Amino acid sequence: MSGMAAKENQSGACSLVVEDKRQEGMPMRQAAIARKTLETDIRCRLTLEGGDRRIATGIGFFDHMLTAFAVHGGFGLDLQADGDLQVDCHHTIEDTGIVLGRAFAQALGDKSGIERYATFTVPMDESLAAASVDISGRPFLVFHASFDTPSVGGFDCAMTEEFFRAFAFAAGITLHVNLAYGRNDHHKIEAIFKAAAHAMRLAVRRRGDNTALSTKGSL
Ligand SMILES: [Mn+2]
Repeated sequence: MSGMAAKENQSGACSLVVEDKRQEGMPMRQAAIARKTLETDIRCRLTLEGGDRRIATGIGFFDHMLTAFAVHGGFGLDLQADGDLQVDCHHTIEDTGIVLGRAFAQALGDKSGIERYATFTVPMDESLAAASVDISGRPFLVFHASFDTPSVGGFDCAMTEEFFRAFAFAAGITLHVNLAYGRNDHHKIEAIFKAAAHAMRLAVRRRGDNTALSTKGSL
């Protein structure tokens, strides 16, 4: 059986937990990253095969987006960020992108045996967003989206691009984000995070042999 199951946690709140996607004989792909600077202190545990989610960045809308990313990507994610929110949200969001990107790079190792490419398009009400990824070892971000308001909650809309740039460069992936249309900035940003999550979910899938999908023989 696959898919998501609702689980009651101790506080009575409902959280989504992806059931175990382990393949027989295959190790779980996991990473643990801690990064501390004078601006942020971030700890992250990532499991590509799924698991519980526990996300706290101090920015409510960003927690909502990272939870959506983990749930829709089918990833286990424990991410705790303690940043200088008295300045603004910039350092916390950008540095979280760096840490999450590093976690993917570590979990994927030499990147052999994975699908490598994926594109996924997600509608959310009036908004439509697409994400294309190449887990290539060549960091690049193309980001085509604009927003109508400065912020959603404590999340500056301009930080969406900064987050995905930090993520793509730290992960060593090529990522293209294209927002086709939309009006509500909450919907636009959420569609982008969900599209990126599904694209990553598909791109990290194991192909069934352990070679690298590259004419060079390695990624
Ligand atoms: Mn939402």
